[in-house]
Amino acid sequence: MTATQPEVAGPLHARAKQIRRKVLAMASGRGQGYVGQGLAIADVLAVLYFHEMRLRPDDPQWPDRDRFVLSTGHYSIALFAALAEAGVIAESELASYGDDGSRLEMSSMSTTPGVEVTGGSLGHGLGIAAGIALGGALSGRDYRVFNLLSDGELQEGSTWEAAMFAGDRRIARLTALVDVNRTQADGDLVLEVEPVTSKFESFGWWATDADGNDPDALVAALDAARAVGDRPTVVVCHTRLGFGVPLVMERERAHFVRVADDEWAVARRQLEELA
Ligand SMILES: Cc1ncc(C[n+]2csc(CCOP(=O)(O)OP(=O)(O)O)c2C)c(N)n1
Ligand SMILES: [Mg+2]
Repeated sequence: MTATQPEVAGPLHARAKQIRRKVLAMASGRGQGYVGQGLAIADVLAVLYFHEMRLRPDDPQWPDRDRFVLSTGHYSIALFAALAEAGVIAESELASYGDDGSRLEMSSMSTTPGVEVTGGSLGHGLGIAAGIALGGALSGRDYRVFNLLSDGELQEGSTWEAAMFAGDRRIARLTALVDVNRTQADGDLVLEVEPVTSKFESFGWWATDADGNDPDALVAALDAARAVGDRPTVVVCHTRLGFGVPLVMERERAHFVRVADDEWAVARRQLEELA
């Protein structure tokens, strides 16, 4: 924890639950959304925003802030929830998620405070993040760059071009978090991606696996990554779509979830029962 992090920081499990509450509230307002991803990635975002990254919530463009690059634009529901939880955007704005003219589009835009890149076209985030990290090093700034990408994006050639580049240039300020949920749109992975860690290691990265729905495991993994110092690092986060809400977890097709009006109350109750 550094002085520049939000004073409101508290136990990470509680932060993750708050992010999940916001995700359900945002999606229930529309009746649908990327609820499964939002619930699944809440622990990763809680650990990033309330343990790992240096931020000034009241100054989102602070030049020395750590950068969070969201490759998977469709996960932006969770990013907005985390930004509201961190105090970067107002909680009241969350209700506009997905509306015409809203700053909170279903796929995030870099014009929104706290959002570094425009997402949606998969496979670009790692390359952009590597460039931002190299740029920081060349300009003498000491910020770090965190890129969240998906197992679907591991099937894009551009991801591996970026991995090769970052490994070759030993871009130590870059940390990737790969969400391996073993889902790719409405089905299983088309191509097997494992073993992910040894693939990155062969490109010159430090790599580890972690339970992406266990904040303590994620803290341990990111603490270890921070100590590496001489090459890019990757934490392979194994998550479950809809984590915390069985009604969503049990859906056979949970990539884009439509929930009936009367089911939202069930979802909210199930989340409150989560330890
Ligand atoms: C370049 C590109 N191709 C296709 C799509 C359409 N698309 C949106 S989400 C998605 C699924 C990709 O898998 P993953 O990122 O693992 O998402 P998950 O199903 O786990 O949420 C696809 C193919 C896209 N957004 N960008
Ligand atoms: Mg996936």
